Amino acid sequence: MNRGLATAVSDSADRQLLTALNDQIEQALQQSLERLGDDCPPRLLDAIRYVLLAPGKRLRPLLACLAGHAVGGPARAVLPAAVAVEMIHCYSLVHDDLPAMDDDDLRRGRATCHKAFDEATAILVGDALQALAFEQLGRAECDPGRLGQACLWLAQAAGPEGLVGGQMDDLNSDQLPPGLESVERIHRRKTGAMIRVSVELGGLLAGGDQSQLDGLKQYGQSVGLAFQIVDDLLDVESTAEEMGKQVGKDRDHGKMTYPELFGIERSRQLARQAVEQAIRGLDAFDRSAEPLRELAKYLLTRSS
Ligand code: GRG
Repeated sequence: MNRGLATAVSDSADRQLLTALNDQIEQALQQSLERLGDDCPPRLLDAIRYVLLAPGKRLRPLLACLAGHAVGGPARAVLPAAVAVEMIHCYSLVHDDLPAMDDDDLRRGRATCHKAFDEATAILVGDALQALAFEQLGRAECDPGRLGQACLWLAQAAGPEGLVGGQMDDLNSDQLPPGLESVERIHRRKTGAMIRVSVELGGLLAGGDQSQLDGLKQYGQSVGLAFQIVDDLLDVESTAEEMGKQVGKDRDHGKMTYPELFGIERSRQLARQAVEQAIRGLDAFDRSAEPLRELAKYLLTRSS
C-alpha cells in the first residue's frame, strides 16, 4: 500500500516522506523483536517474526506516522505506536485465520501462521503480539499523561467494544437484522476501531492539541469505513493472487457486506462519500496533512 501510495502522489517531497516512513516502519518492526531474549522460545520467536515481518500494506502504522506529521511532531515520537497498532492488527489476522474462525490457508501471499507452524503456536503468537503491542507503546518517550491516554485508547479499540466485539458480531451476523445500521456497527468496531486509533495515537504522541485530535478522529473514522467498503468490494471483484488471501469467502459464508446489501455501484458511492467526509475532517490542517488526504483518495483505487 505505502509503496503504491508513494508512486501515486504527485508532490516529490510527499513521495520522499512516504518512502522514508515506509523504511522507518519496517526497521522499527524488525527492531521491536530484537530485544526478545532467551526466555522467548525460539519456535515462538520464529512464528512471531514470520507473522509480523510478512509483507503487509502497513496501513495502520503509516496512518499513525502521517497523523504525527500532520500535527508537526517527529516520526520517532510516533514509531512505538506505529509498531503497536501493527502488532495488534497482525495478532487479529492470525486468530481470524484459525480453523475456529475463518479457517484460511493464505495470508499476505504466504501460508497462514497455523499452517506454517501449528494451531497452538498460532494462538500463542496472537497472545504474544497483543502483549508486545502494549510493551512497545509503553516505550514511547512522551508526557506520562499522553502515554496513559494512548494505552487506554489502544485497549478500547482492540477490546470487547472494538476489534474483538466487532469480530464476535461478524461471526454471528446472520442473527442481526440485515441493513446499513448492522453492517456499519460491525465494521466500525472490527476494522474501523484499529484504523481510527492508529490516526489518533499518531496525533496524540506527536503532541496534537484537542481540536487537531478531533479532526483526526473524524478522518480516522471515515477512512476506516472507506477501507472496509473497498475491502468488501475487492472480496467480490479481485483475485486471491492480487489480494494475497482467499477471496469470495464473505459471500460463501453469507456475511453481511456492503456489496451484498447495496450492490457494487451504491457501495462505490458510499466509499467515495466516506473519503470526502474523511478529508473534511482535515479542513483545519495545512499542507502537512496533504499525505493523509492523498492516502484517503488512494484507498478508493487500491487493488490489494
Ligand atoms: C480475531 C479479534 C479478531 C479479529 C479479527 C482482522 C479481522 C478481525 C478480520 C479479518 C477479516 C477481514 C478481511 C477484515 C477486513 C478488513 C481487514 C482487517 C483486512 C486486512 O487488513 P489489511 O488489508 O491487511 O490492512 P495487511 O495484510 O495488508 O496488513
